[in-house]
Amino acid sequence: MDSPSVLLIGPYDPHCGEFTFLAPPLGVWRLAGVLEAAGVKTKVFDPNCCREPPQRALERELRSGAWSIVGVSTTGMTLRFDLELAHIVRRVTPEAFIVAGGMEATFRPELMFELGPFDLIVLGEGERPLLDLVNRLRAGQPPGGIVGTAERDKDGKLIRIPQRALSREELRDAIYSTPYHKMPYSAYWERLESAYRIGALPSKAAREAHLAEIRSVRLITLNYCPMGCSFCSATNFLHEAQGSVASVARLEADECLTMIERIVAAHPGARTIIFQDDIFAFTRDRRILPLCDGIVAAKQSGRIPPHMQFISTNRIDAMTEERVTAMKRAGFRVLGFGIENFSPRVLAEFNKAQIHRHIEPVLSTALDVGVTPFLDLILSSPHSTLEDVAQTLREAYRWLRRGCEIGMYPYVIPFSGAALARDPNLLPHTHHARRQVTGTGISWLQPVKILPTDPDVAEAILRMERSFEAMLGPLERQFAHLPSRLRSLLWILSSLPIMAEHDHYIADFNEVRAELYARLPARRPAAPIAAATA
Ligand code: B12
Ligand code: SF4
Repeated sequence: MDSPSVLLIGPYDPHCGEFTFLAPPLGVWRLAGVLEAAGVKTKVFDPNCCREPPQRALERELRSGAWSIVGVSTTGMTLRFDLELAHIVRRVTPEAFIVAGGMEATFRPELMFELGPFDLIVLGEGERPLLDLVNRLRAGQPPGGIVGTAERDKDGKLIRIPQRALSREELRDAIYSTPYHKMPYSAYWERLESAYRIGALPSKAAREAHLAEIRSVRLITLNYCPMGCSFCSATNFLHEAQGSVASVARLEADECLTMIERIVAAHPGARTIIFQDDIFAFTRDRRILPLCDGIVAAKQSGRIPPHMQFISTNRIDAMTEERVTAMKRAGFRVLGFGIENFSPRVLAEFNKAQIHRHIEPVLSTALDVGVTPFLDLILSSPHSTLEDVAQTLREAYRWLRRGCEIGMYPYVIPFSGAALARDPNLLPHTHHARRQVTGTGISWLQPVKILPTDPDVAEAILRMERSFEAMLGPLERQFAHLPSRLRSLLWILSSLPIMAEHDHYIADFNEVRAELYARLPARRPAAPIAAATA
């Protein structure tokens, strides 16, 4: 083979739109940049951004391109759809060498071979293994034994060949190679603007606020987060691929500025840069203050537009008044915090007990400084009591009213690779759903919920979920995109009668409903909102 060409397919979510894939898939774009820099013809196929059904668009791409290697990116949430595309690749181009990579492939290589038509699975970061594969095919060598892959021997037994994580310099070079100028951010913005019905918003201020939210570009400057939360899979991703504990690596302040300038040049319409790092500032962080000073200076000298804003996700125990103030000055308008729960007991179960004492002071400081905190919450853990759930609901409502944004999830989702998903004691409390791969006879049982082990708590959480969904459906049909704060108020509303039955008072029903109405895009829904108690 002279020069293999590579088609990379991003994770596919047919229900995408406002809530899921809001941006081009960073992982495969970074890989494409690295391969192209090495002289390999590479193209990204993004199934979430097609003008026609992605299955048809993919077939067309496969027939026109003569792709010798096709890479399929996988996540747990999208696996059944990713597999559907992989099977199309095998049917249309039986001779192509098909590789699976990404989160789910790394944690479940044996499942990939079982369900998909793959020749090879890449474990962890795809840069080195893909370059090695291309070089071998170029040289006419067999593709076996590549470091950072899993393959099957002739008896079908899985063989894993671990790879060490990218070093700081390798990571920097890979991030620098990301071809932002080719990434179709404006196509995503157009779709989101119509989903939010921006043109129909009543005031210029409201339109501007939404545009700042939508016209964003994502930048990742860190390889992984070492916090080790028990429900998180990302924290274990590089360890899984390396077979041992991987080192943390990230860009320095001046390298972040270089990337910001490149993004601005590639997408002059961008209003916000979202630092997509799992955590942006560490407790003993030496980057955050120089970076903020650098951004202020770059804005003053015209290297970065003065209106450019930033969003990042942060460790709450790494935030001080000095840091929050510096971030505000640099243009950070939203700071995300993985609070997860307000009960110290549940936080201990999530392996993040140390954050509890920082919640109140840091959120208050951020609000005082004029930065909006965005809190991610998980209402229940496997060992939650009803009092824990009540405490989180009450605190969530209090912080919402003080001006925080909140994203709420009812229970732990057992993502492959997370400590809780591996705990055999939780298996009896784990719900599975049968997943079907369209166009094939293939199906499997995927874990989807870890419910509280206390049956009363589990039942209350499931009833809240049903009530939430019953209220959400009609609202979504009537209004445009419902942002997280509205969905969180709906969660709180749906919990009130159920928690009241268990003698837990959360808030006044009419007051919560009034808060919800006040935040709806139009004044009142067609029919009054009522929480189902079934
Ligand atoms: C950015 C991000 C998003 C963004 C944008 C996604 C996008 N379009 O890029 C948004 C906000 C939209 C998003 C949404 C969601 N996300 Co998200 N997200 C992330 C995050 C923080 C970073 C992903 C990223 O860009 N990484 C950087 C790139 C460079 O790494 P990468 O994608 O892993 O790619 C590398 C390797 O995996 C590999 N690779 C990847 N693909 C391929 C393909 C081939 C062929 C090869 C060889 C290699 C390879 O090589 C790449 C380069 O080294 C991750 C956490 C994390 N640290 O990864 C969570 C994460 C992926 N998200 C997650 C979740 C749960 C969600 C949501 C469901 C959240 C929610 N509850 O609503 C939604 C829904 C997504 C969906 N429909 O499935 C989970 C997925 C868990 C799982 N095991 O499936 C993660 C892992 C966080 C976590 N642990 O909980 N997310
Ligand atoms: S802080 Fe976030 S990314 Fe880090 S381990 Fe916890 S959940 Fe995962």
